[in-house]
Amino acid sequence: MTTTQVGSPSGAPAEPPRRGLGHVAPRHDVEGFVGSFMRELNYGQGVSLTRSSLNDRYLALARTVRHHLQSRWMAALAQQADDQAKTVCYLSAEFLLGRQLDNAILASDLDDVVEEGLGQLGLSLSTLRAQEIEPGLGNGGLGRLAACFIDSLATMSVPCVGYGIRYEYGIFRQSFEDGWQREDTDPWLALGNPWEFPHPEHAVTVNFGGTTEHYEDEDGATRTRWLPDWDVQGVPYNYMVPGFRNGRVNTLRLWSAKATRGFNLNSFNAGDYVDAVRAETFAEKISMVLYPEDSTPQGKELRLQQQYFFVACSVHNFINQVLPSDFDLHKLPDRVIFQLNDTHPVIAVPELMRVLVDEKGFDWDEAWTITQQCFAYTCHTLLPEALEEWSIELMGRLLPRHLEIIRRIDEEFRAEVAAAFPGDEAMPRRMAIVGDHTVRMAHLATVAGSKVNGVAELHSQLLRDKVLPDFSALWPEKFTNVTNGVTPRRFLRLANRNLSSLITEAIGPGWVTDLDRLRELEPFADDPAFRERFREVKRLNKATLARTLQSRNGIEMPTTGIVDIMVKRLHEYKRQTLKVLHIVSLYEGVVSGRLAVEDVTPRVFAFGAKAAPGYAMAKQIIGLINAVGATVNADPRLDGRLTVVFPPNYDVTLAEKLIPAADLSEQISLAGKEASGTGNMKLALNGALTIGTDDGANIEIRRLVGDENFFLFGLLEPQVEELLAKGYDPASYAAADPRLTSALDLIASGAFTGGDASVFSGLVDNLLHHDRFLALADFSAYMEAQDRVDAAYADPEGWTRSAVLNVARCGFFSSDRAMREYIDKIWHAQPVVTSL
Ligand code: 26W
Repeated sequence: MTTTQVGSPSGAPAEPPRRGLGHVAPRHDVEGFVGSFMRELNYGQGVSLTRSSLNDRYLALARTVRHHLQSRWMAALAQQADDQAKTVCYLSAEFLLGRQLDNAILASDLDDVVEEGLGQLGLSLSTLRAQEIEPGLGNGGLGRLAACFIDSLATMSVPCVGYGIRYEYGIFRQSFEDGWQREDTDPWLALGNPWEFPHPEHAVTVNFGGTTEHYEDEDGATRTRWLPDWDVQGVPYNYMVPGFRNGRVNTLRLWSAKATRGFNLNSFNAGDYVDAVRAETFAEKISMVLYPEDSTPQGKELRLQQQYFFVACSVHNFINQVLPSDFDLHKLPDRVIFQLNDTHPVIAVPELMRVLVDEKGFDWDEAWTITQQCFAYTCHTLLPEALEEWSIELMGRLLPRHLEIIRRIDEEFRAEVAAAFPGDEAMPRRMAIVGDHTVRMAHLATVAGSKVNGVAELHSQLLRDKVLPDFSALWPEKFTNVTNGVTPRRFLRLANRNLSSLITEAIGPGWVTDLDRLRELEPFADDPAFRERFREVKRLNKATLARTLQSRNGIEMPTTGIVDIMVKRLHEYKRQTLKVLHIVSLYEGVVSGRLAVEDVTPRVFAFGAKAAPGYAMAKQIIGLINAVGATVNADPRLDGRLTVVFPPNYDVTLAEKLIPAADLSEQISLAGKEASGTGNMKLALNGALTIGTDDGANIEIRRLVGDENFFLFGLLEPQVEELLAKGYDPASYAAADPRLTSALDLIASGAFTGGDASVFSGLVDNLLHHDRFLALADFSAYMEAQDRVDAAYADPEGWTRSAVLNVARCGFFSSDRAMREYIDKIWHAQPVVTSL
């Protein structure tokens, strides 16, 4: 990889402004805001207020607000160069940020100024805010977690650069056609993006393909060089990551692929204009689209290109552009930790080795010692099929030098294992990084990482005992747990302003950055007046949600009864089917006369879920939810008591509306399969009670909120193992519970598909004969738990008390706490003081 620009921190001018010098701070008052907004509108967008479009106004507002962050950002960057502080480089293929405007206004404490300033101009903030298209640069939990983490690090004044990919198309837009998922592209950049700062002058060249050769250097040492075949440029786009009112602004640096000038790809015909343009398209394809798979890696070449592309840019950027040019790389571990967000960025390990050994002239052993201290790895899954492996053939073709480096790491590692477990020949083979045909990225990450962590207690334990047992026997101290967290700024303070005000009134505003203080709410759970106000908050949030669904999708949502929410990616292990069987069973009960309609507790069942476009069963389940919903919602015999709502295109923006309205949070994955879950935390923090299995972070939520404030059901993880070992016979569960037989029969009969029994026969057949995720085994327990929910809801005071206690006791799930744990156990980084 060649260097096109070195020297200054990328994104800062060549001479970074010193504190208080080189930039003008904007005015923090209404008059200043109005002046600045009008300048942006007139001279930024080139329109007068009267002729401006909604988009013009949104862009002017966003730019006006961002001025307030920019001046702090410049100070933070200057300081970072001075401080020599350790920087957390969070490497993640996904950052699911959500809308930026409100967060920027909150962070810079401009709420009142903006409201009033816009009011003076006859504009409304809520109208302008709706114009923002969220950057959907992630699939789900893993990407959203990365966004929460960088928010917390900025709020805690810890130097961090988030590194990722600026996908031109984010996660697909979902719509429903006759209830079936349809995918469309997400051209999120089409109307302009006021939140990014491109720096083409700091572009980095990334190489691919070709061969390697050995040569002798001046000292007679044998060295290797890579003779690549083709290259692309990575252009950094910087985003501000503001801390909450602390003057700190960190950077998220997303890379966009661009064809190199005079693009010369050997495999294309140089000199031919049309071919040259085709080659350009080829290069730029690398950052074109986010892969929408969220659990089964496809082993696609383009995906490996994406992974290498962004980590090569990031490693290069940090070493050659962020660090001072005279930096002694022996001290690299004092200045950086590269956190690997799952295996997607693991190719950074051989890349750092290549940079140190081939480019900077380090000895192999020296380079390896440094590299091992510079990486840590977080695993986010337990599904074996989600562990990434790359074919050796592909790796060798695309990254020949990296494959050589990986092979050497593997050989040395296997020798170490053989020495540690003499006589056990199977062990080195099992633990190998390079298998018969593939490179196992989780093994590489574990060997290279200074620490390996899971994302909830159970997950970390299963990671040690089931996924990587040999590694934890070899290096027990390497393995640790950090239970996930979520940012209280976005998911409580911003998303639920009504509840936030109530909390602040009760215990003061300190909870926003110190979420453990929610504990101080506990006594209010016993205060009837507070409970009434809490219920009023839920009522308001339900009404807001109903209005949103009406205007967004024309969906009618009743605002009375239990609002029962299941929002997450569609996957068999998460068991949306179990939720559907509950609905179908209630429906079947009323229709068959087994249940009196007046005994059915009114409920709104709300779903949000995207299915990976290639995941046929997940798409069937979406079809089923919509088919059941259409039938149930239209049947007068139910007296409007059961309503299914499934707004399409669940994203962060919609989550922020759904979560505050929830009474009940569905966390019903098969025990041992959901690594953590983070939606479960968001819902509990917003006062929903959880109905859940003993899985992921549900376990920790239940321990904290108390058994009496949580509806537990289902098999425990060891029972799941036992059942699978002895042979799971789904049909026997159906035979044992007539409600289950009837529900399955009703689906199979075509009752939800206009009499066509074939539509869901595959789905029913799967549940009855193949389902790896044991939905039927947990059905009866789930129904019984739902009865407990209904009974509890019948006592509004008791329910509200539980809801308040859920809020009060979930402060642990702040991503600030998670970041504190990473800092203490893994990164050993320090906050810095930003002087303004
Ligand atoms: C296509 C390859 C692939 C494989 C796995 C892409 C993405 C993944 C992710 C690991 C899936 C994911 O998002 N995992 C979720 O991570 C969250 C944050 O730690 C957890 O809360 C969820 O339980 C876990 O499913």
